[in-house]
Formats: sequence, C-alpha cells, structure tokens
Amino acid sequence: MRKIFYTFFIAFLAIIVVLRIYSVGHQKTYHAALQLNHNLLKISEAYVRVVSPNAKSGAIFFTIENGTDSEVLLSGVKTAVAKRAELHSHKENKNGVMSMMKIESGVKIAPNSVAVFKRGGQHIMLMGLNQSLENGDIVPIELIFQDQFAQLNITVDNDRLVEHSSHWWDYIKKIIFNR
Ligand SMILES: [Cu+2]
Repeated sequence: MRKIFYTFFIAFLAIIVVLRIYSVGHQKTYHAALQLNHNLLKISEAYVRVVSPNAKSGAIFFTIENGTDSEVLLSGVKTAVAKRAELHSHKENKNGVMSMMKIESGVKIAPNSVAVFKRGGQHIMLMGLNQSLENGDIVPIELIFQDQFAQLNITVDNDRLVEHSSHWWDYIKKIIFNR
C-alpha cells in the first residue's frame, strides 16, 4: 500500500516538473486586452500564416480569453492588408473533405471561457491581400466586439507548428500555474 502511494507521489512530482519545464519554454504572448465591465478580454498566441509570399490569401489564428461575466460576440475584423477579412469555420462533409465557410453571425464566447481559433478550426481569413507577406512581417488588425475594438499587431509566422494542447493539459496547467 505504501509503495503504491510513493509511486503515485513520485509520478505526480515528475508531472509537475515536466509541466514547469514546458511552461518556461511556452510563455504566453498577449497581444491585446479589452476592459469590459471591470474584467478583461485577452487575446494571445496570435499569428498570421500565408502559403507563400505572393499568396492572395492568408489566415489568422489566436486565442481569446473571456474573463468577463457576460457573453461576448466577436462580430468581425478589419485590416488594411486585405480587401476582405472574414470569420471562417472549417467543416468536414460526409466524404471527409474539409471546406471553409464564412461565419455570418459572428462567434459567441461564453463568460469565463476560452475560444481557440486554430488550424483546421475557426480562423480569420484574409482574402485579396494588398501586399506580399513574408515571415516576420507585422499585420495590424482590429477585432470587433460589439461596440468595441481590439487593435492587434500580429506577426507572420509560417513556421508555427499546429497547436497540440488538449483540454486536460490546459486544465492541469491552470491548476498548477494559474495560467
Ligand atoms: Cu478560411
């Protein structure tokens, strides 16, 4: 019985050490914060991706933490770098083919929740780019939340790996590091 307890204890310590190392290498980058009813709406982990420097379209990915007590609606996006910027979702049809569609009604983010805009999921689509975008270039955008705007300067990062954090992982990180 004692042996089992010690084994679990050592395993738990090992998990904390691994998470600590992981978190040091993955400091969150915050891009913008909006004050809404005394609490914050925070945008982090934002990056722009284009297939090639002369591509006519690109996509933006990011995380929104709604730390407020009310539902927030991300209704649209503005940018000077593209003729159109739309909220998109990815849908898989019955033949397993992925396609993108515009989210007309905007994206609702529940109170005290996190919305992740990621590859293969929701994203912002830039269509008809007015300029070539290369790795490291800065793209200014404005996210529209009801009557407020969040201004962000987002870096083009074509080398970014696909997000691989899962829910339980984030949950444990939250418990141990409160972030
Ligand atoms: Cu798209």
